[in-house]
Amino acid sequence: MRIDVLTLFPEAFENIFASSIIQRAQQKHLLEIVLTNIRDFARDNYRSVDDKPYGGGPGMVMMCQPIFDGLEYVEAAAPTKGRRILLTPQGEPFNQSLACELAGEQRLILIAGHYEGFDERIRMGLQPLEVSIGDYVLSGGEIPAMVVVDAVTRLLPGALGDEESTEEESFSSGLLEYPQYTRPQNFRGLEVPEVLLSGHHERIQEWRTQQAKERTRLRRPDLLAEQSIDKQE
Ligand code: 4FV
Repeated sequence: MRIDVLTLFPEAFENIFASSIIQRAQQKHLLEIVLTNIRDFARDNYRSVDDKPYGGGPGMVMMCQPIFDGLEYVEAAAPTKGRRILLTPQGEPFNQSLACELAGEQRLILIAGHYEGFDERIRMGLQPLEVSIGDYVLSGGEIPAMVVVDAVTRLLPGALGDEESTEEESFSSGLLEYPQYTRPQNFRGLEVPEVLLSGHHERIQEWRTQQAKERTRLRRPDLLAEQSIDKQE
């Protein structure tokens, strides 16, 4: 998979992309990440990428030209047609099922913004998939882009080592994950549940399923509602 990121702060990605699963996926040639600076496509002497909003109001808006030119340059840099993704609080909620969908793509092109947001004609002209990582406002689209890259990369076949698995984790079954324990058996008086020490795999699996349902019912009843809706469909 190739992931292009159009951003004003390519340096912000270096550490994240040089660590753990994302770095290993690149070393295994499962993933190629290309960072492109939107400001490299600014045309005026001040290398402007933002300007005042028409109609007045606070803050600045990302201009069309540097983003259009940047995207067209990046798209021409490799034959595979990429899925254009705009990170914005106005986008569809990012979740595990969207991560799975995107992990099936050959190429993603992520556009990370700043300031008050994007000139509307960027949406109209580029028709990107708009994605939000949550109902809050960040100072930039860089962290949302990192979230998408991380969630997608670990779903790429071969990205996770054997000891790691996406099978039983939260949301893979539509439920929150069951409680996990490791050594020591007793920590400051807190014991590991007997069933997990029993070696009785069926009873352990029953307990884990029951715990996952209970935890989801208590913490995220919306997920259970979603599940029943999915079942009806
Ligand atoms: C955001 C989000 C987000 C808004 C203006 C960056 C900021 C500036 N992106 N999910 N939440 N973006 O807050 O994706 O462009």
